[in-house]
Amino acid sequence: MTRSTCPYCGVGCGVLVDARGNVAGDPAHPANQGRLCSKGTALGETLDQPGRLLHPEVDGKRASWDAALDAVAEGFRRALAEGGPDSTALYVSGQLLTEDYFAANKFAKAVLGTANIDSNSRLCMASAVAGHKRAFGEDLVPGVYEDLEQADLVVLVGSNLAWCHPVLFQRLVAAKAARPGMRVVVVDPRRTASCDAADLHLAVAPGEDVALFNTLLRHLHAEGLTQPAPGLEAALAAASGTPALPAADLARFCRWWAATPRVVTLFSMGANQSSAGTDKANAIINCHVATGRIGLPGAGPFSITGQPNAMGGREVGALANMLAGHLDWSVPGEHAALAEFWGAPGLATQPGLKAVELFQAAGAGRIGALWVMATNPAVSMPDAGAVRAALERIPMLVASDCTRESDTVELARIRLPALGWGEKDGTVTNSERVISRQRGFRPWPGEARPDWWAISQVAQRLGWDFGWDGPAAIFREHAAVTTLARPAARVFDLAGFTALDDAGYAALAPTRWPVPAPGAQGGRLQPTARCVPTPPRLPENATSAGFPLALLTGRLRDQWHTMTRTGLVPRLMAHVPEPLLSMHPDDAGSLAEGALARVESAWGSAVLRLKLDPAMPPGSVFAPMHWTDRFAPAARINPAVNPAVDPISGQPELKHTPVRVLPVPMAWHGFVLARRPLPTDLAEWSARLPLAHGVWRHELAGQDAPAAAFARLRAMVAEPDAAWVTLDDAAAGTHRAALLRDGRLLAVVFLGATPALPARDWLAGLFAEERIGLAARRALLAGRQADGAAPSPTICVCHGVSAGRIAGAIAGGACTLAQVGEATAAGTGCGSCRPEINALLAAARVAEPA
Ligand SMILES: Nc1nc2c(c(=O)[nH]1)N[C@H]1C(S)=C(S)[C@@H](COP(=O)(O)OP(=O)(O)OC[C@H]3O[C@@H](n4cnc5c(=O)[nH]c(N)nc54)[C@H](O)[C@@H]3O)O[C@H]1N2
Ligand SMILES: Nc1nc2c(c(=O)[nH]1)N[C@H]1C(S)=C(S)[C@@H](COP(=O)(O)OP(=O)(O)OC[C@H]3O[C@@H](n4cnc5c(=O)[nH]c(N)nc54)[C@H](O)[C@@H]3O)O[C@H]1N2
Ligand code: SF4
Ligand SMILES: [Mo]
Repeated sequence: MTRSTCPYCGVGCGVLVDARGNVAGDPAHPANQGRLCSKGTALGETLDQPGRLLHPEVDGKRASWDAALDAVAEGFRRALAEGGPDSTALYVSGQLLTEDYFAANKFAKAVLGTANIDSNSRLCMASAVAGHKRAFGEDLVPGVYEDLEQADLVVLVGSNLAWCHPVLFQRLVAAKAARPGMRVVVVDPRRTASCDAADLHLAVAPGEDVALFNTLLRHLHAEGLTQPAPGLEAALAAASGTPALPAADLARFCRWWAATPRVVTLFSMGANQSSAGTDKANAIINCHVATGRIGLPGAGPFSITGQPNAMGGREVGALANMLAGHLDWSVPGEHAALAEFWGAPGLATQPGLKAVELFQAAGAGRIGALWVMATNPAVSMPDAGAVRAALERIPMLVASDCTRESDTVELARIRLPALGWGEKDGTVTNSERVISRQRGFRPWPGEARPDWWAISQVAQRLGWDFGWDGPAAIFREHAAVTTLARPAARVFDLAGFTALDDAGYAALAPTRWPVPAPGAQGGRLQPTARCVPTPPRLPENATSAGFPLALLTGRLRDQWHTMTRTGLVPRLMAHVPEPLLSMHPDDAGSLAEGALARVESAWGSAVLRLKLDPAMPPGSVFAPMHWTDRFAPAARINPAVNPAVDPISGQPELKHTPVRVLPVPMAWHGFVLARRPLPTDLAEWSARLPLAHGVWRHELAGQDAPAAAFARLRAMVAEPDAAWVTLDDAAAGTHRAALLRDGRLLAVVFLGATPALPARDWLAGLFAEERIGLAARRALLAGRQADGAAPSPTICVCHGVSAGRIAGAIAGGACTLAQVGEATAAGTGCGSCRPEINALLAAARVAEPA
């Protein structure tokens, strides 16, 4: 049994893994105490995935590690010679381990001599970091997870905790069930699954958060609840603006907050990913600082991190505006102390390019060499069309990744195979500052190697010997950096780890920093804090002629980012099988549910299937960030997303782009089920997903003649000795075919004039059978399920229970979550689906005649 840490979100759950790769929650880990969410539960299914990058490649050809590392070193050498240090760059990720992250930062700043190392954390945590620095002088999260359980009021700002930090959400829900007096407020333009726990939902318009917390600050002051704090007067003077919310809701929010000393305000991407992201963070923190509700049990502002090691990246300083170990250029003496410690006279002397600037510089031809590690910017950056063009322009693009099949890896000149979860060894730090070990429990596949090793090998070729024999040595060096002379006092302190030996590192138990001495455990922090003026501003490009809607983007419960891992797990694809654009019915006009719709902005466009959703605020549409070239090329949303950034943090406005939505007329809609994945350019629009039994589903739509498309698709899946059964009625617009060999189903091709096509689930189930029976064969092309049940999405992935079955149980008398669980098993596994079951129960209650 190996103890490790989940590689997905910033909750940082501990896991226990056995030799066969079975994963369970670690009861001894402070973050989850044994719980796991749907993604954590399915971790075992992400091992042994196809498409791994297993050996280095140079210019599309397999190469030895030596040759590839030589080529990387040579690429950097050339860029340094031709354009100087600032024509070189690294773009890294909160999914690196702390040790890999430390190595990357040292390589950029000490070896290359540039601070052009930025991270996908720029898209994620940069505004929170900047907010913390303005308020606390240092990037500190004062609270701990228990505060969410001990609070009497928890406010979730721009956080869909139920889907994005599900285990923390479950802890919150359990605390609320135990103490019903506790209240939860959700501040989000959308009514999300997290609203299941909410006593109040404030559907702010996108970008109104500063006005909301300014209103709260004024209220707290008027009620005499503020106490003297540095900057308070200036913050009050600037605290203007009122959000356009129902007056009673706004008043209730202010009243609750004012009356509740134990209050946690947790904020996430709805706050950070904004051109006013830093101000949003400070507007929130101001209210806590002004009332002294910070660093106390159940009280404080709480920035939740996204990625498993977003916090670790900040600790090692792998962002363009930071040095290592919370050291800073702006404090005299700190740069010199680090330069001396590393023996790096050429240590970068000033901040470098932040992510959006970096790719703009690359697009302008100013970057000669870029090393991308553990991130997929071709998909995840805003204005992704321009980013893709920039990546193509870089003379030496290196990508280190576990998969061969990411959109960015595809573009790279040099590809380096990295170890993934279960193979790599090191540490991560979660949202509450707890450092945990990720431990390898599987052999290294192919020629994959740790990222730190590849970095130190290239450094060696550039004349640097990092002298590390493993991650423990790097961790000690990282700890030592936190003990350097720091003229400005810092809380971040790992002195207690500087002498940790290899055995101690191997056995390291979850430890919260600061760790000033061996064995120490950090707790809540009460930083010296100040208030910061936050005058409200509208989102950048808030209004734009011809683009009347606001595009919000974000995450789905069972997908992780660019789907390189979760997109290959059938049961994680079952929840939302296709890329959907959610829109309030009032905005739909002539657009129909299920039709394809083009989201168009000043930067680019994407085509998704339309879902009319009353939980959306009128005037906004929502698209998931997940789909890529590999899964649904036309549905990549980020080419349409605007690259405006927060002026302080440089974090892009990923949550607000002015758009219009137009119908996309198609001559036909259809789907293909086959026993292998087919290319994604099968039709003008396609989205593919894996199903059980090795079957792939391809949702398609095209503008060519249906009969021609039908013939073309059948030819693509045809096999020798197999026979087609077809139902081809051009007049009725019905084109259906099934390919069988000896009664075994090989492929199904269905085309029609509209998106309303027969259910796929039942057809897909027939692929499991060795010989399909006569009744099923008759039903096959009729496209009717044998039992006539309607298709519906899978809500509970642990037990494969669809919305339809849950609705059936409710209709049959189940009135509570527990009763639905008894009837169907839904919700009795990891629990991630409970908010959605509750929503179905609530909808049924509303629908009941009075
Ligand atoms: N399932 C899943 N979980 C994940 C991830 C994943 O990919 N999948 N990724 C992880 C990572 S890296 C991150 S950063 C976190 C993100 O976690 P979250 O921040 O919780 O997730 P998002 O869906 O990006 O955005 C949160 C909410 O912000 C709302 N929002 C948009 N604009 C505004 C606004 O102006 N004000 C307010 N108040 N709200 C607004 C959106 O409607 C959305 O519901 O999730 C982590 N966990
Ligand atoms: N529109 C829109 N865009 C967004 C967001 C949004 O809300 N809306 N959110 C933004 C946010 S918060 C984030 S965090 C980003 C995430 O976006 P990305 O970082 O681009 O997304 P991932 O798909 O997680 O890419 C991680 C890659 O790292 C690889 N990998 C995993 N572990 C390792 C390792 O140890 N070493 C190496 N070398 N490779 C590894 C994986 O195989 C995968 O290909 O997206 C951002 N983009
Ligand atoms: S909440 Fe889920 S995704 Fe996040 S760390 Fe825990 S198990 Fe992993
Ligand atoms: Mo993130």
